[in-house]
Amino acid sequence: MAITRRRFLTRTSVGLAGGAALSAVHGAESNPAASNGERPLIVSTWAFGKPANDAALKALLGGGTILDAVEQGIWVPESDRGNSSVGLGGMPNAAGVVQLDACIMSGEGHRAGSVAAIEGIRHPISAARRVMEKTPHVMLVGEGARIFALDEGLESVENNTTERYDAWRKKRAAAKVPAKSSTKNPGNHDTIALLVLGADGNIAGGCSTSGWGGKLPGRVGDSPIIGSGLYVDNEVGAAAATGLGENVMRYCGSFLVVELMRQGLSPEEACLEAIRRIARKDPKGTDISVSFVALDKKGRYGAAGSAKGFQFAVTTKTSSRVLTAPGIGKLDIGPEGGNRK
Ligand code: SD4
Repeated sequence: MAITRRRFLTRTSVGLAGGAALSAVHGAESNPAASNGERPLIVSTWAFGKPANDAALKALLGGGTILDAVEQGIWVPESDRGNSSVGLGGMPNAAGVVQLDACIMSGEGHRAGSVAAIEGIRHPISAARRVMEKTPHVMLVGEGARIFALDEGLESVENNTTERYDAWRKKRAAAKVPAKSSTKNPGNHDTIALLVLGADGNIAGGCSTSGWGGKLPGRVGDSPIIGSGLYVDNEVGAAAATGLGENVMRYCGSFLVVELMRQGLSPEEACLEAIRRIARKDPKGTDISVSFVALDKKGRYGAAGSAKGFQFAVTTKTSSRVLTAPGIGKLDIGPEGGNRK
């Protein structure tokens, strides 16, 4: 299969040493529409990110900080019982218990906070923010995280409804997943990840999810792991992931996207290249269920998926839109091991 010029440039350039060389190669915009440089800029995963972005913008316009924007934006899907992959409506694990993961990161001061496998707390993103702001730690898990959140006055909720668990079991049965299997994913697991570039050039991000429906109790995905589900570097930009966390965590996916932007790639090219790199190494090739969103310090944004059709939301003061990202799908990803079926 003939290699396109753009793919040739991308593949050869990642082997070059030095950001200057990469910047020269990637000087051209892969998506000129994605670089109007408007601030503030808010980018999030999936179509359900749009109302979250709108709430984040409202927080900023009301005088809130970029961390307020991240937190209040993510409150929207966390409060939506109709969203079966985040917060109140989140899917249960194999024991019928909803365990939630979330994290937040501030480029200013390079601070982060995270909670994993937390139960019965309405807003895990707020628990993560409090870990960052009120403790000397970065991550709290399980019962310790829940007690900390309650001590902080965060709202507790009962989200282990038998209805939801039964509905999930039915769906799983329809998908012909064996009752005791936790390795087959019945789908429908989507993280809200939301990135904000503030008017002053500072960057923050957060994510929140119920993770893999039917996961083994105690399983933690990529979302609360700094560098995997989310990474923010005030000098460069930010990136976040959605999809099968196991295929992100092993590659420090969001960190990788940010480092590729540091080397000169646009946000979209960095997302694409990170997915190509994962797909080259992974035995499943492009069948890895991984998508990234990213923005950079210049106000450019982008996203990409291992499959085509990944939607993401982009909001500024002048527009709020849901866009479809490019996916590498069945593309030949090169002699290093790509194009596995
Ligand atoms: C996880 N990455 O726990 C999360 C779930 C997700 O789209 O984003 N699904 O693996």
